[in-house]
Amino acid sequence: MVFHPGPQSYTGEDTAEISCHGNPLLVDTIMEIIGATGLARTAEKGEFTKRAYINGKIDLAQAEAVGALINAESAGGVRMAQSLLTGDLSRRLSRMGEDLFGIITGIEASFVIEEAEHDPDSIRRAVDAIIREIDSLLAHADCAAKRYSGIITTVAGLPNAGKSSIFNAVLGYPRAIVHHESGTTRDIIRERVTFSGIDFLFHDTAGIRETASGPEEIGIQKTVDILKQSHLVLYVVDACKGLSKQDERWLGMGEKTIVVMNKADLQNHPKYGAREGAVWVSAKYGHGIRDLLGAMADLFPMGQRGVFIPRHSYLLSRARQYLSYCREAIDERMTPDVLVIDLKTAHQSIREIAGDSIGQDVLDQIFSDFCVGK
Ligand SMILES: Nc1nc2c(ncn2[C@@H]2O[C@H](COP(=O)(O)OP(=O)(O)O)[C@@H](O)[C@H]2O)c(=O)[nH]1
Ligand SMILES: [Mg+2]
Repeated sequence: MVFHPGPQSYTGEDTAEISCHGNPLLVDTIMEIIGATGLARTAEKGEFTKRAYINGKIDLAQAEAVGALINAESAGGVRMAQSLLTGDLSRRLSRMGEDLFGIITGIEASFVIEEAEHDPDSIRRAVDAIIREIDSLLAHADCAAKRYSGIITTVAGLPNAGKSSIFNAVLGYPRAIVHHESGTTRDIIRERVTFSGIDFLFHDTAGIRETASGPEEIGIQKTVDILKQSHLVLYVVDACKGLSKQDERWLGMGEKTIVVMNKADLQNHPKYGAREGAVWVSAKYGHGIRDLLGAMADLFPMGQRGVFIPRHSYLLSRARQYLSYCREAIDERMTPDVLVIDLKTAHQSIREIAGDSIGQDVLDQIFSDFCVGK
């Protein structure tokens, strides 16, 4: 047994850690002995981290980082969570909160002290600096959230365009069946692929055509469902046939689309029928696959500071919104008391990220994602 005296322990309280062999029978026996004393109970989900937060060892954003670390499914996700856990973001937000508080108290001083002058220009400059800082934190927040969980990527297109061939070429081994007959792929095949430090959750799908029936029709319905959830669609077109009216119907179903002109090896004519930005490949011979991977990674740039937890980006956006109200109020020469209301709301939003005056329901929600023992 190891004793961790507070306040240096993880939770900040006195803690003892029992190490034993992992045989569940032994663990159960130890738990029974401890339970029989009547002095103990099992911890709730995330209770250790919750106590660390309540005892001021970490702030709420860091507690969420612990949760993100436990739930990370990719190396990229682990790095993002670790960076949040170091407290870099917390320190930046804390400085931002102090700056805002400084502006607020400055304005409030001008209400009561006659010599304290109300200077709209300097307030405007200070508010603009904070807005810029928030913008830099929010840049790519949406991409970062997707990178944390993995980018849902779907290979779609008409039958026989070469979707399964592209899926295999990206994976680097023949995972899906490739055949010259159309309608080969029916079930969705899912594989995780990592490159450029980004996790892509790749789906190979049934080719889309209107006249399908039976199992193929069910396959197409599944394709449509996954297309709607996709962050990225690789829309594959047979370059010999060019982009058709039918293709146009399906393009744009995912959030982002890359048009992939496949079978470039068969296409001797000038490159016709493609759209701007299309990537030309030959899945069969592996040509252009690198360019395709590059184009995919470029669509999901990494923010330097990587705010990736939705609660954080929501609160930052809210703070930004109130700061821009404040900017408008300054431009419209509103009285200082009006500015203070907006500034206080912005300040409050930023403080909430660290867990300041947060409701019990929000706390419960955050820790309910944790496992017991963390
Ligand atoms: N020449 C050539 N044939 C290809 C290429 N990619 C796929 N094919 C052929 O096109 C047919 C359909 O390929 P497949 O990947 O099963 O298409 P899917 O129905 O869209 O999944 C197969 O006979 C493949 O060998 C390519 O880049 N060049
Ligand atoms: Mg296929």
